[in-house]
Amino acid sequence: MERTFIAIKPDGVQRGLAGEIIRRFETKGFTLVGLKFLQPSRELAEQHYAVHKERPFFAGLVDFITSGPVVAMVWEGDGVIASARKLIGATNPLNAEPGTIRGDLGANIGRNIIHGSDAPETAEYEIGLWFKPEELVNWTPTIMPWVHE
Ligand code: DAT
Ligand code: MG
Repeated sequence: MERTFIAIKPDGVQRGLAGEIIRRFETKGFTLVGLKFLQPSRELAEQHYAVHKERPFFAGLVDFITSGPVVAMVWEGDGVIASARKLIGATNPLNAEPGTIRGDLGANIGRNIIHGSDAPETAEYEIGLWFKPEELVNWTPTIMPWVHE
């Protein structure tokens, strides 16, 4: 079963949006298999955003993501990687469609509330970076036959 890494960034936590965001993934029908609350180290943030290290916004991005606690999660489900990106919406909340998390809740590219892996390879890398294997729970919700045929 496919898994993706999702993080509620410090702005989402500070604004009290964690419950709202988790609710959207739950009600969609995805399964939470890992969750932790932590203030990321610079090293973790730099590894997480390594693909962007040459970009002009990299230093500010690392400052921001390490500036307070984040909710780090792994969600599971059929097609969850691409579907989560759709639930999240476009990178710039000003361009994100209403109905998406960024479209409904955000107003600035530097404060876009949430991170989601963008492909199977990045999901695997990010899950391994943020979680030990034993921190992930293998389980099947009892409602699954009503969510998925
Ligand atoms: P996403 O988070 O949608 O996967 P990304 O991987 O391209 O977007 O960029 C990572 C984060 O970097 C993004 O969530 C916000 C920040 N960012 C991206 N482009 C930026 C820009 N042009 N100016 C400022 N911050 C930017
Ligand atoms: Mg990205």
